[in-house]
Amino acid sequence: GYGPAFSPTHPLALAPVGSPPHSVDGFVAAFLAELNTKQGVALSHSSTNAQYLALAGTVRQYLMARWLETSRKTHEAKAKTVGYLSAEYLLGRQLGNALMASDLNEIAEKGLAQCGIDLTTLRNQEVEPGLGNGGLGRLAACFIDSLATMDVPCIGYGIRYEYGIFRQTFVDGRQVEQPDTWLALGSPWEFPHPDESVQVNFGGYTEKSVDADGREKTTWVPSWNVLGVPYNYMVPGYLNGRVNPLRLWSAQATKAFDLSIFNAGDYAEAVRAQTFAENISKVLYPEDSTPQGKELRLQQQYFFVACSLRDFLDHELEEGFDLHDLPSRIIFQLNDTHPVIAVPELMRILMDERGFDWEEAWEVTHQCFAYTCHTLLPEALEVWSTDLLGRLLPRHLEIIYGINDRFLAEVREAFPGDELRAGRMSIITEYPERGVRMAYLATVAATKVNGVAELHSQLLRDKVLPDFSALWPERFTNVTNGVTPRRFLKMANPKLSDVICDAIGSGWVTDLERLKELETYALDDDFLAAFREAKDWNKRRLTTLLRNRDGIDLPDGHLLDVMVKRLHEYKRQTLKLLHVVSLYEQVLSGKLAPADLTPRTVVFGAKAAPGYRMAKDIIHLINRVARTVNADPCLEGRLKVAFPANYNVTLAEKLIPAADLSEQISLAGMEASGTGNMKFALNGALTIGTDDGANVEIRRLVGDEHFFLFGMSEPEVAALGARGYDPGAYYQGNAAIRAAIDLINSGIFSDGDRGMFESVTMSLTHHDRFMALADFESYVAAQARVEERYADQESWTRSAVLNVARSGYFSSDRSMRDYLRRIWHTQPML
Ligand code: CRA
Repeated sequence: GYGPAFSPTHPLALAPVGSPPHSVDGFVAAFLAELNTKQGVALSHSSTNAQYLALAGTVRQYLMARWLETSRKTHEAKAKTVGYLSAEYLLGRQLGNALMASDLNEIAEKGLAQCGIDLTTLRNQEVEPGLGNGGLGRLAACFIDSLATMDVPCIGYGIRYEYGIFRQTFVDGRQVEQPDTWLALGSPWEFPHPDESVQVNFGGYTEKSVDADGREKTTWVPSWNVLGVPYNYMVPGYLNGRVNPLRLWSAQATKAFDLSIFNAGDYAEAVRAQTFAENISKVLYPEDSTPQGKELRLQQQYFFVACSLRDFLDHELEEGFDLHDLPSRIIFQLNDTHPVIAVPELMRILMDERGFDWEEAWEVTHQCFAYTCHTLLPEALEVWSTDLLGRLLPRHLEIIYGINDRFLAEVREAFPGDELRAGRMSIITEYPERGVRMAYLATVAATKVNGVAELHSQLLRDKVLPDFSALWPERFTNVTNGVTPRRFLKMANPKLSDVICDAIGSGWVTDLERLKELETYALDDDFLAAFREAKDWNKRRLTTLLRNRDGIDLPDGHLLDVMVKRLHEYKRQTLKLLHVVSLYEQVLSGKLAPADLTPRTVVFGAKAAPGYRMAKDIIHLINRVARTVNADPCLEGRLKVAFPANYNVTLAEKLIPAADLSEQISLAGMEASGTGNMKFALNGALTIGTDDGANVEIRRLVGDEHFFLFGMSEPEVAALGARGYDPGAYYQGNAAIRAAIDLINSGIFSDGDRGMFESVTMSLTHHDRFMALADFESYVAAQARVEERYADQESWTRSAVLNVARSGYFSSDRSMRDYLRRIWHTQPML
């Protein structure tokens, strides 16, 4: 059919919706046209990359009409939009998702086969856009997928990093970072719009003046600027015709020097800054939940939110729109504190550019923002020195002081005479230097503040922001994270998806709670066999991949025990490693017969922040343990360690469906939520985990018998910390711990070099900030229960099925429904 606005003379003239036709012949014609006219090659002479680009272009054509129609519909309805502000989007490959969302998989496969091309080969040609570090960035990608699928108007705003998360390689077992040149072979999914570029100012000073009506007015006189060029990406809903935009900003130096700006400040400094302006979007900072207070990072943060606010106000609203009504049209969700500088930016625009007085501006600003906190680690809470902030954004610092003054007046009114409290709550801290606590600024500004799992939200209220939750209890809420079932079940696990569809139909893809209907199948032998067959197929697929990708051999018939996530001490990869070393030591010392080992392959995948020494040492140790263990015939091949380099979304999509056991073993109270944990359960792995983050909710839903719980609870951790934790006592008192650590120190993994891993072992025995030794015994006991259960394949598979059946709650569609209801107060357009 034709879109309602189709008429060449209509101001929003659109091509016919649904064209080109969904037929193999139509597809082939479109594909060849792309190949010939866009790539400039004949099929007979085309490279895989040219074919990939042409295929992407073809799929894009199918989504294009939908995209324009979505935009028209949304503007016409003047619908309230979610502005998701996130410094990271860990998107994963686009092709498979676009094919799935537009129902083109089969057509493309057949059409390409007619051209003698294998679709899988083209899929593997894509370099994933790795514009995020880990969970936070992947969460953003899941959320925008769900919003599009639920027909909710959303614009994702972020940064188009030229280099995303580094590519990890191992040299002699040590991590070596390579630049991620994801744009090098072309980027067929983006639409640059230089015509909609936005100027962003930095530096300089402010001037006070009095306008004609006698009102004080502030003017920011910046000293340098940069152009933000938007690149639009399509975020297609699943089979629903909606395509939302993801708008990523790229920094470009302004070529024409504006003399008034340059004369205002320090000329030499201005020219230098101007020259370096393009650096702003060069590279993603590779720190995961530990921000480094680097000036360039603050520039990135202001750059993308300034572009985004300007874009929304100038391009998404009708001309003459009364900004007093802004909250009826937008809610900006702050994905952690990275975009919080948007708060003073909106205040500045409303006051300095649109003539609002403070109270009017604050009322609007407050309604337009909500804040999600993703961490509890104190070192992860961003604080910007006022020195730096004042130099880079002098007007914004003034506004932050203004917000703080009025806020503290409110605190003093609510708690008269309680100066200690006012001091504690100040947005401005004085130690170790004067700085702005961005989480406090976000909390003061936002209509709602949420944590990312029940336990985390509770700890956020009770431990991180207790004074704020006392002042504004109704402001705090929880939304437990979720993952998109499209990418992480339907696309990543086609075999299991088929098994599920054969049993209960395909409604679960957009209504994941329907997986509940699988519960009855947990007792059906045919279903269990099919389920196990899918798992085996996934293991074979992984085996082939790792052989080709890494030269790693996965043995048949092993329990596949997987720990994949960023390398961080609080996540405790060392606890998993100590378990491996301990098993090895017991065999070496004759305490354990190799025949009594459950055949097991332990898979690690983890990147360390390049500046995080301990994390890199742990990676080195894992690789060295793997080398020794894998080569030692005394284990009779019953214990293997695999550590494929460069864990990313693409690898996750192959690893997670193959896993039997999911390792979620952070110290209780440290992992805000986790989302990998959800993906594993949804794909039929059983979890061994602590009572931390969303594990708590996973265990509650799947049931105790189908989850291997171990370790201290959060209150127990707090109590042990308060009593004084002494890891040395565990080393002395537990023979297995001692033997494992001594084995590492013996040099067996390091060609006799006893000092090579001293940093790791000394830290464990003397400091052990995350209490790995305290939880070791309980962990080993839980692993024994794992082995016992695994020996009974039928019982294990039944538990795996129940994990799938009871994981529907962890769909990011549900997360989005919770945000809509509790925070955004917007509705789907359907
Ligand atoms: N590092 C948390 O640590 C959580 C994600 C998404 C994290 C994870 O437990 O699942 O966020 N926190 O909510 C974070 O990035 C800045 O803090 C993460 O990915």
